[in-house]
This record gives sequence, C-alpha cells and structure tokens, in this order.
Amino acid sequence: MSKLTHSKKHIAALAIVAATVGTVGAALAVAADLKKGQTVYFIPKDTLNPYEVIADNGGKLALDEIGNKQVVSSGADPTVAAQQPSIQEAIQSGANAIVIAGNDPQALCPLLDQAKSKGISIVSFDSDVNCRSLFVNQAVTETIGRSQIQYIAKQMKFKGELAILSATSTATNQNSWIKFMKLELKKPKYKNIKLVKVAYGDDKPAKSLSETKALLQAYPKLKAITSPTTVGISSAAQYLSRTPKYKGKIILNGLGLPSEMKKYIFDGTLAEFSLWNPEDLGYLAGYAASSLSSGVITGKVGETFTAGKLGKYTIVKGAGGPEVVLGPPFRFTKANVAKFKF
Ligand code: RAM
Repeated sequence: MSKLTHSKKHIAALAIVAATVGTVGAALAVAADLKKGQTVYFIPKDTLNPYEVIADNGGKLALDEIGNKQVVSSGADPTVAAQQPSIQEAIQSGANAIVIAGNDPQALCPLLDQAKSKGISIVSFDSDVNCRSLFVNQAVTETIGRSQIQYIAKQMKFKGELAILSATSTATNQNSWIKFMKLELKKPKYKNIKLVKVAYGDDKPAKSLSETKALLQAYPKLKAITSPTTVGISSAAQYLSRTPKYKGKIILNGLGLPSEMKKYIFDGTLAEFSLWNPEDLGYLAGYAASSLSSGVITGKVGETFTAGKLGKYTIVKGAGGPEVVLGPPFRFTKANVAKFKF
C-alpha cells in the first residue's frame, strides 16, 4: 500500500467504498463525473461555534478528496447581517457553489437568488433556507424534535415544568425541531408536563448561561430544560454543574457535542443527550455541493450521488423541499459518550 501513488491510493480507497455500497462501477463513475478545481464557499451560522467549525472541517475533507477548494466565510455572530457579506464575496469571486447554514429561512434569499442567477449552486446544511437546490439535513427533523421530548419526559416521570433553551429566534433548524417538540407534547401522555418558556441564548455561551439562570429564577418549580443547541446545552450544563442547588436536580438534555459534554455526564449533571457527527454532515455537504455544481445532480427527489466514504445518498422529499439525510442521530449516555471524538 505504501508504494501506491496518490491517485492509485485514491482509486483503491474508492474501490473499498464502492465495495461497501456494492456498486463498484457506479461509485467510480460518479467520482469521475465530479469537476475539479472548483471553489465552494462554506458559510456557517458563525465562525466561533465549535460545532460549525467541525462541520466546515468535514466539508474541507470532502473538497480536498475531490480536488476542489473550500473558502469558509461568515461573521462572529450568528446573524443574517453577518452572513450577507460572505454571500456577496462568493458572488464577486465567481464561486461555483455555496454551502450555507442559514441564520434565517428567508432573509438571506434575495442575495442567494442573485448568486443562483450567476450560476452558483446553492446547498443549505444544518439550518435550511427557502431558496436552495438541496438541503443536507443532519437527521429527520421530526425525529430530532419528538425524541428530545420522549427522552426528557421519561426522566421527568411525565410531570412538571419544562423550558426550552434554544439558539437564535430565527434559526430554521431549532425552530423546526421545537415545532415537533410542541406537537409531541400535545399527546395525552404528556398532559402533566407544562412547557413554561422558550428562551434564546443566541448560540453565545454568555447569553445561554444568563438565560439558563433567568429561567431558574423565573420558574422556581422548573424541573427540566431541553436545549437543542450544542452551545445552549454546554452553557446550561456548565451552570448547573457548578451550582449545588441545581446539580443533578434540574434535568437537562438536548443536542450536544460528546467532546464538550462528557465531563457533565461523568459528574452527574445530566444523563443523556443526542447528536450526529458534524464532520460527516459537512463532508456530505461538500459532496452534495460538488455533485450539484458538476451537474451530476440537479436537486430533484430520487436523484442519487456518492459521498466518498459515506457511500450513496438519494435525494428525498423533506419538509422544506428536496433534501438528503445524513442518518439517524446518536444518543449518548455514560455507557458510550467517551468513545466519540467530535
Ligand atoms: C448549535 C447550532 C447548530 C445546531 C447544533 C445542534 O451548534 O445551533 O446549528 O445544529 O447546535
């Protein structure tokens, strides 16, 4: 193996992938169809959120494999205003594709439509926008939302006050998960659980922490907090863990990075949380964007493409239009959390 040239190694790697998915010829053909030397802009919600950084790194892995260039550009805050200059930059520099995690479903669309009219392929990932050809979804939206309620309700013994600590109030992903959390809570078995508030920590550690404090002060009988954001859950866990009055008494769950959350699992602050592999999400988005900008797919339901080591994906009908779904989320507990690197 060590004597193989780079390209032979690449072919060998592809053959392994192809054998795994059982379609050697097809996988090699798709890889050959991808254009090289293209530029793909990754525009995360912001550049400081560790989750977004991991996802962007996954995108780079894919683009490096294909022979494309990644530019990561966004603001320090998860806002529309901070993302707009990055879209403009992508247009002006003649990028081939944009992969964006939208801080709002609609407000970015005038600029994204302008980009599309210049021939730039538009893919959303993590947080959807209304004006894209394809959304790379981390897991089925409904499953993410409903499962968080199912898990926390069990820990709450199906009664008591519950609050949600979200990201920004306009984030498409959190809002669509919260919609399904509320639908799940409508089932008769949750009649004794009261959702008292949805608070917004804006995916900023300091604001997420102060919102956690404010919830606990405003609702002295609060039993549980669910936080569908990695920044929210880690800030809430940090506060609960260092406050003896609350540690192990306020139930916490949500979506977190195992690397950030394992210490709070082991110190008894919380029992479980969920996520998917953000690096794989970015990697899949890198292949999706390159497949679109190469004309291998156009973004129609039923089309397929190969995402390197992750194998073959089929475009399905999602709530906001055509999407590909990375896969089912993982659930982390004391038993498995240490095994995950992200
Ligand atoms: C935060 C961000 C991101 C979300 C994860 C779960 O890092 O809000 O968009 O997908 O949490």
